[in-house]
Amino acid sequence: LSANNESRGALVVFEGLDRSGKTSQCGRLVSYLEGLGHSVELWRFPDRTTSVGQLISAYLTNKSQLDDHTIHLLFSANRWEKRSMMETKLKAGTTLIVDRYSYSGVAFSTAKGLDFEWCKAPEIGLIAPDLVVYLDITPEKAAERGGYGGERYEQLEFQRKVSQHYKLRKDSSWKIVDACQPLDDVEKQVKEIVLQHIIACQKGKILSSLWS
Ligand code: FDM
Repeated sequence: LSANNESRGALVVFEGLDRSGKTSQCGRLVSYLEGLGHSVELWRFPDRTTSVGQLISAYLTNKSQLDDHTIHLLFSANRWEKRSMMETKLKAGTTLIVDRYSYSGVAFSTAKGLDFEWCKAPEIGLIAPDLVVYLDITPEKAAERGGYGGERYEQLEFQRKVSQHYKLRKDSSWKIVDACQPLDDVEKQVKEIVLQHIIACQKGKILSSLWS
């Protein structure tokens, strides 16, 4: 992506198992950043509001059946359809807090047995996150929190596999936060990490592409 020295927003992605607290932490973080006067938006993938997102939602709620490769590509397409908006917002100085991204795409599909390189390929060229906050919790602890809905992947055995596949994929952009701590402690750590990254982006850190 074009090198510029201008201040821009940060792309901050949250990843983790179901019930790891991503959605609560993203919400708290966005309120906090807004309170500090930052321009910030909360995004999530899958974005179920688009037409591709509706196909994904039907699959996740078991209203449709799709081949594993097909649903993988739909998840990826759902990110591609938001890519140019993402770039515009970041360059305009808006920080995006994103609940799940390409790492979910790869972790969930490889947990089903799909080939890693094949899974990564359609993600190439999407915008690389400046920071990935991984909310680390064991599948057993997450299951104890209850509230697994009835969606397709919300089963302990499958979450165990996803957890292993996530761990294989962590890279230098990841910060691992212990998500078994009380919510307030997690929140405090998340705020500190994220603020550092927002400042780096304001100082002109270059936007890059997946996968680096
Ligand atoms: N999921 C999510 C995938 O399998 N691939 C992806 O690319 C993404 C973004 O969809 F089980 C899975 C992860 C989760 C399900 O996510 C729906 P939410 O966060 O529960 O809506």
